[in-house]
Amino acid sequence: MSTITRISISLEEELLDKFDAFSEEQGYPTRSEAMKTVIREALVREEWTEGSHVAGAISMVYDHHKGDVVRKLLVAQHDFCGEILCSQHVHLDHTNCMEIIVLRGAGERIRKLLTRLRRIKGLKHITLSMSTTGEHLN
Ligand code: NI
Repeated sequence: MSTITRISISLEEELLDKFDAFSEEQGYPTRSEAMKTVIREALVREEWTEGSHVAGAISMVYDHHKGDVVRKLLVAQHDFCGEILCSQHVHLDHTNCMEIIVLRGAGERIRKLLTRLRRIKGLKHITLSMSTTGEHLN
C-alpha cells in the first residue's frame, strides 16, 4: 500500500471551474480521483512514447465478404503472435464482424501491427486503445 501525500496546486479559477465541471460530468466522486485519472493518463501516454513495455487492444469492424480481408487479417496477426495475447471475433450481423485483439509488448511493435492492419482493404473501422501493463502505476 502506497502512502498518500496531500498536495496543493495553484490554478487559474477558470481552469479549475472547467476541471470541476469535467470531473462532475465524467462521474468522479472527488476532485482527487479525477486528478489521479488525468495523471495516470499522462503517464500511460508517456509509456507509449518512450517505447517501454505496454498493453493495449486493437478493435476492428469489417465486412467478411470483402476480398480476402479475413485471410490478410489472419496472416498479419500470425506475424505478431509474440505480442498478441488473445483475440475475440464477434459476428455482428450477416455481413459485419468485430474483432478485438489484446496485446502486450513493445509500443513500436504494436504500432507496427496497427499500421499493417490499417493497410488491409475492407476494414470499416480500426482503433487502438493504448493502455498499460500496470507495472509502473499504482
Ligand atoms: Ni464474423
